[in-house]
Amino acid sequence: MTSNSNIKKRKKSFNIDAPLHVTGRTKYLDDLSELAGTLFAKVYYSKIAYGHIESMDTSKAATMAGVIQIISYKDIPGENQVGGIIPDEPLLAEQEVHFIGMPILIIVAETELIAHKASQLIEVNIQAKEVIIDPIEAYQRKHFLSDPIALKMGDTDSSFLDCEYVFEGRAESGGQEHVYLEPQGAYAIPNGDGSIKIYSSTQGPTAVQRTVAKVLGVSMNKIEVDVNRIGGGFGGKEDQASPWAAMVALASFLTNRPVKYILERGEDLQMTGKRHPYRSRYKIGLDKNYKIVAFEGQYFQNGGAAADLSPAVLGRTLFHATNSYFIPNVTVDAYSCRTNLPPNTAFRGFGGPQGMYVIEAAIHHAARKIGIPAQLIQERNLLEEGSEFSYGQKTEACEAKNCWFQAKNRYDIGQLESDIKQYNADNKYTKKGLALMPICFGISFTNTMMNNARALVHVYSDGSVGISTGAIEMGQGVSSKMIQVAASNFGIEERQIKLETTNTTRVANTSPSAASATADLNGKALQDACKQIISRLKKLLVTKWDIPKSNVLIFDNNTITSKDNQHSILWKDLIRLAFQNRINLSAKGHYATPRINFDNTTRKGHPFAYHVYGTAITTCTVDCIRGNYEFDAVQIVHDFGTSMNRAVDLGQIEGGLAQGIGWMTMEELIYNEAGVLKSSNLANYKIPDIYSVPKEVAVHYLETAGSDLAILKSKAVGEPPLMYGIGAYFALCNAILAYNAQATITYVAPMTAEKVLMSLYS
Ligand code: LUZ
Ligand code: MOS
Repeated sequence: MTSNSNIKKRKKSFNIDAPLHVTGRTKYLDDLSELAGTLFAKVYYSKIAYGHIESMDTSKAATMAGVIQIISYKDIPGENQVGGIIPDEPLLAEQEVHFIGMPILIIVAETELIAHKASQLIEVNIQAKEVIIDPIEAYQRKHFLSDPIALKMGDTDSSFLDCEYVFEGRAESGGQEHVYLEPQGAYAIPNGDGSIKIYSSTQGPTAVQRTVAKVLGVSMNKIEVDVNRIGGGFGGKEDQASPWAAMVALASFLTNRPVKYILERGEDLQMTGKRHPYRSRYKIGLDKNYKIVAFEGQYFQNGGAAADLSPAVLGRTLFHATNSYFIPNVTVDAYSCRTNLPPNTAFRGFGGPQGMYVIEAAIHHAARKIGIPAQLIQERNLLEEGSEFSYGQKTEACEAKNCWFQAKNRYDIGQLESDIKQYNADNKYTKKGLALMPICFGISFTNTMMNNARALVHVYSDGSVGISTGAIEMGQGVSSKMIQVAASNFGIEERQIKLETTNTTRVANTSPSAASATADLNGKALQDACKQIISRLKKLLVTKWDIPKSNVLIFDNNTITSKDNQHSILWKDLIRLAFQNRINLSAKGHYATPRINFDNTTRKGHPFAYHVYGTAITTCTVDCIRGNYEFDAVQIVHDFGTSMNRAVDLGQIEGGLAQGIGWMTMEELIYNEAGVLKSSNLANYKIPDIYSVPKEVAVHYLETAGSDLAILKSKAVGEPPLMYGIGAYFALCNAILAYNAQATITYVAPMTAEKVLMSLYS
């Protein structure tokens, strides 16, 4: 078997996609050659956020040359339903519309341009009704998407009575647009026998397959979904890639022709859901040593007009409500509120960041009132080995303090603080601020059932290897990691491995590539498949070499060697031999994360395979005349376990950090009272660019034993770093307070330049 030491020797910066990306050869959905006869779909969507459809006139559009068909809900052969968790979301509106951007009709035409022009000739008359866009207003009217949920540990009511300090407040965080580089889209090709092949830009091929089958009223085996790669997802294509696939499949089913639809950026911004905005309340109680004794939180999630993934997102908010801290008495309640916004959905962190922001606001509030630095409270309350979370799980191999103190020492926090103090004393109109942000993120789908994966491995008779998994490459480097897993198991080179597209006929019933768990789940399944083949090969060699079964065989350097060094054979020769001996050189691997469970009645269990830890130190400079700001540096100690690919993992840290800073400081989604998205393009919705990212990002790899449940002990890295961005919010607060110690801090994110300016002079 491959030993751990020889995995360590392997390259740690392998990226199979880098040469393709930099030479422009990478193929995305829209790069597929179109088949002759391909038609183009386009959605006609509601311009009214809530109302009753009085009448529709499609006659002008329908008679336009090149228009093939205009599809309404009446044409759907199966169910008009795309809800993933709760069936509450029609593919196409029937009598009512519930948000601006809700699809009503699908235009199918010979070209995209004709479809576009035809959509402008459609007239739909909608009787507008009263719109709700605020989650607390929805809560007061009892407009819920799912039942409220809670977590409870200890007794908060009685413990607040014993606290030296108790503070209450509100914290709000805004939504976030995914801005995946590749917009949503799909391409359906009918096979002629009633079955359909779909190319989809999705994180969840099985979700697409299931949804399409439901809408068409056919069984899942009639639908094949294939994904080569996608141009970013960030959660936005976990469930919300399915409707577009259902639309092209429906159109191709009705016309018996290939149909393609790739959304324009503006359509995508209007029609798709985003990160959930939250409005929350907190109550925090501390003893005289600044130990947090009790914490209460209420979280009002703005779910939009249909459930989508909101109930699951809500769950993760509570799991991360106490972030990286041990708090003995916790009561947290969360409400998924139905409003007239597009249904909000998964977004990197999946509700976790929204929960973590609230406890950080509570700590900042408490520290300010007590007159101590927030980091003193943070430090005194960090998780330790065996600390219990309010959901019953206890920490194992807890690195919270290790990351925190290594960050402080490595980056010399004492010097940083005195430099900032000096700077602020020397400068009247620019001020610096600093904040520490510890993170603790649970790895696994919180829905235990979803934590499984499969992989298919073929070793071809020439020794080359083809692998298929359920993992979707979305820029996060999972393809490289899968190739590394196969290469290290067989002891061959990465270039001998071909990773196939992700396809529902090769790997079925997959969970979406999400929850940071893709490399773990699919990598472990892949490892299982490799091991099956290895064990067959070993059996053959034991016979051939006439050695005891106990003799260890080492697969490395394209060679298989017996441990006693008496025998060896080249990989290529072994495979030829195995083929001649009629040995099965293919295997299907399966993995289901052991140990995890969660009881939804008692709301206790062990939902996560393990936790990922880290600490970021963020420093910023605020221009106190203009309200503009820059991030001087973000210095991180991150718990990678034993990183299997440092370059790929560093990319995740840097990207996650930038995205988190964007969410907390500049990306502001604005809807007016009528539910109209005012920040409807990338000129008025500002995402981080090269000028706004921190001037310096330092990442120290905390190399730890890692968890056996992490693939090759390399911990999940997709979502956790986003939450370092929360530190940026509080660094700005601290710079503002350095200018005006009396400033009002509202804890309403994002902290845009406008808000900084208002706060400086409040
Ligand atoms: N998706 C999901 C996720 O369905 N369940 C989860 O727990 C999750 N966590 C993070 C991101 N996506
Ligand atoms: Mo995600 S938010 O891991 O799709």
